[in-house]
Amino acid sequence: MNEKTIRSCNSAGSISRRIYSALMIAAICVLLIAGCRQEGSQTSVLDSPGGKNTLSKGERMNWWRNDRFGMFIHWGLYAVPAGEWKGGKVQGIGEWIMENGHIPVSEYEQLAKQFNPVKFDAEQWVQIAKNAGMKYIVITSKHHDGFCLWNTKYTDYDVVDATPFKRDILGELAQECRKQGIRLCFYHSIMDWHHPDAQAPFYPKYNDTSKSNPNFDRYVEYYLKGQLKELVRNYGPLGIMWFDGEWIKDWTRENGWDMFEYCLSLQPDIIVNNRVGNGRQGMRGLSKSDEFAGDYGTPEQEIPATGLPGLDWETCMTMNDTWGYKSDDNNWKSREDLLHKLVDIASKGGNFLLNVGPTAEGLIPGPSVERLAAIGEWMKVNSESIYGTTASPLGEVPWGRCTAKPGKLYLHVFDWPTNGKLEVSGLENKVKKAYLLADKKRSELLVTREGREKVVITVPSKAADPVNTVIVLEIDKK
Ligand code: H79
Repeated sequence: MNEKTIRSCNSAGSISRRIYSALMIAAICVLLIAGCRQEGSQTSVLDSPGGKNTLSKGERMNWWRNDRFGMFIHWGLYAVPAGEWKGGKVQGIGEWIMENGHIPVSEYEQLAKQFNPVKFDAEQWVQIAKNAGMKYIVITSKHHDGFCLWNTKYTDYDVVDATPFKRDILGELAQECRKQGIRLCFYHSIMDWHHPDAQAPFYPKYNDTSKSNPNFDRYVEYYLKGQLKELVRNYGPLGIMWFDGEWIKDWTRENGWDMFEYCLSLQPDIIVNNRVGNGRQGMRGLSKSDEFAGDYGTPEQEIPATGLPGLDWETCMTMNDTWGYKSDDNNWKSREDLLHKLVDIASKGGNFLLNVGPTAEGLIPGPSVERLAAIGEWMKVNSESIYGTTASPLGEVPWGRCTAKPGKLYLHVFDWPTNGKLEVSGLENKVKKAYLLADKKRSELLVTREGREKVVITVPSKAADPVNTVIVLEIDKK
């Protein structure tokens, strides 16, 4: 590991950090005066333990609960082999090729010399996310393979020191995210197959969960924490610190709490996912109890069957079957399916973190771009029915999904009625007005009540959008 001098921060970064600090102080003062009662808040400025955390959970989670839709980016050296090693296909997800192909560290490292993504364009990537209606980006600062996408001083195994590309990928993205108003977040793997104090010595099974590294504490205290500090200081303020790879034997519940608090000490309003703790229940993603650290649950490749009242969660999902780019994975979910998933998740009160796996050239694959553009077309008309909404109060509806805001229901009609009548059951509230969200004139639709709990809406014979037409109901509180 070669030591390097710490990069000096660019002035734009320092200015924005100064403005940020000033805003934080102002916010804290306002909260002190207001007595700071917030949704879901257990602690506040006034009663935070030891005065360490200056913000309540509700305050930290506010933007996240509102924004609903983010882009996951898995990018690293694994994009170079793209699922193939020495002429053969390696089974499994692309970013796991080092483990699944049993590749020694010394061989895998050589990929860095081939990592030269000359077509990488941060502006374009952020634009693609933004046009899809995504509000935040979570990119792999470091995945399990240990390769770093910024100029970290803690190793030379990074894009600036080890590749011909030499550009600070995270820096370029941070700048573009700031410019385009997208929140930048980092996925940072706890597991590290490259680091000698972590899982590198476990070769040929880096992911062997029965093994322990006697130097693991040194890796956590010096390397991991040092890197996280760099990430927050150089590219912050960040939205989320998204941990993963927490299932290794050496990672304890205490490590989780310590790391959670460390992240908040670096940035008081940062959000930390529940993989910082080791209480995750498999791919279902929820923590076993609140004895484990973390702000929200992380279902992976699945959507909970129902809403989870009182819990924050975010489903992360791929558009095909891999996170990191694999050249032969063409098992793409349809654009309709992906849009329905976004709406399904919102109707259950969750967030959707949808993945792209850029190529070794630096391009987001065409099929991903096309799907995101299609979702974006729908969002341009209908995003009001996603952002800032809460779970459906109606339970299951046979024709689609429902999202809610105070005084409003958004009926997402996937199956448009052929008889021109949309039945809404389980609704006792008085309906003041109904209209198509796509209708700028908001022409009123006829609503008739049939019994205490059912209304029937007379709708046009053809759906405005065959995939999902949204009807807005303005309702009275009961
Ligand atoms: O970064 C992507 C993947 O590389 C990583 N998470 C996403 C976001 C990942 N996906 N799947 N896996 C890692 C495979 C890990 C599976 C297991 Fe386990 C680890 C099986 C047993 C230990 C997870 C934790 C499921 C049960 C416990």
